[in-house]
Amino acid sequence: MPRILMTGASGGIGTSLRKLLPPIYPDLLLSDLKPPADLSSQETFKAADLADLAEVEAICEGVDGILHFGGYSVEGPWHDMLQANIIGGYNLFEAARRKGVKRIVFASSNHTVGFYPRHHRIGNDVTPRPDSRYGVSKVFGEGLGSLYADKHGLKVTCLRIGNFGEQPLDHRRLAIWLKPEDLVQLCQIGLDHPDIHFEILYGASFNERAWWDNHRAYELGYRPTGRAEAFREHAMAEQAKMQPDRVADFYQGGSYCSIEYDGDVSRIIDWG
Ligand code: 15L
Repeated sequence: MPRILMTGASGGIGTSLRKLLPPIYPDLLLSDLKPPADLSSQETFKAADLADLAEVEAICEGVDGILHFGGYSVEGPWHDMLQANIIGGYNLFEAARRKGVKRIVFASSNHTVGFYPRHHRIGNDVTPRPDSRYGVSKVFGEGLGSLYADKHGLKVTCLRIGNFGEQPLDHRRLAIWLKPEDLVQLCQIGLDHPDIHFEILYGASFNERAWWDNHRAYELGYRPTGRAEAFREHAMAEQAKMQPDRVADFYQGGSYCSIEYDGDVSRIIDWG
C-alpha cells in the first residue's frame, strides 16, 4: 500500500480531499503548518513549515507519492510568496529527492497562463503568461517539476487548477470549474499512471466553455463527471452582481490580471 503525503491539508482543497482520498489511499499522511481543526483519530498529521528543509525532509520519510497542495494559494506579498512557494517549492522537491519519493502531483494554477485572452484556446505547451506574483511562483514550481523529472527521475504531474469547488461561482468560473471528485481522478493519474514522466494537465471538469485544450489528460484516462453548464443560472446570477472590469473580463486570469494593473486599458494585448 503506497504511503501518500498531502501538504496543505488544512487549506481549501486539502479539507475537501481529506474526505475523498482515504478510500483510495488509506495510508495518507496529512501535513500543514497547523492541524485541521476537525482532525479525527483515524487521520495521521505531522506539522511542517515548507520554508524549513529539515521539517520537509521529516514529512517525506517513507513516502511513495506526494500531493503538494501546500503554500500560498492566492496573490499576496512577495515575502510570503518567496517563503511558501519559491523556497517552499524547492524544499518540497529537494526533500522528496533526498528521501526517495517516486511521484509528485504539484498544484499549479490557471494563473500561470492568466494573461491569455479568454477567446484564445490554449494547450499545455504555451509560453507561460503569469498574471501575478502567485502565478510566477506556480511557473517556478512547474520548472522545478520539469527539472526533478529530467535530472532525478521523479514522476511529476503539474495540475493547472482552474477553480476548485462544489459549483462554478461566476461567468469566468463556468470555463475553469473543477469538481472535487474530478481533482481526485487527476491526482490518481499523477500517483498511479505508468506513463508519467513530466506532465502539465489542466485541472478543469467537463466545461463546454473551456479555454484549455486538455486532451493529454483524456489520453491518460481522465473522465470528468462535473459539467459547469449545469450551474449556469446560478453562476450568471452571481456575475450580474459584479462590477464590470475591462482587464479582468478580457483575460483568463480574471481579477488576478487587474490587481495592481498599471495605466491605460487600451494596452490590453490580444495575443490571439
Ligand atoms: C487559484 O489558483 C486560487 O488558488 C483560487 O483561490 C482561485 O482564485 C482560482 O485560482 C481562480 O482563478 O478562480
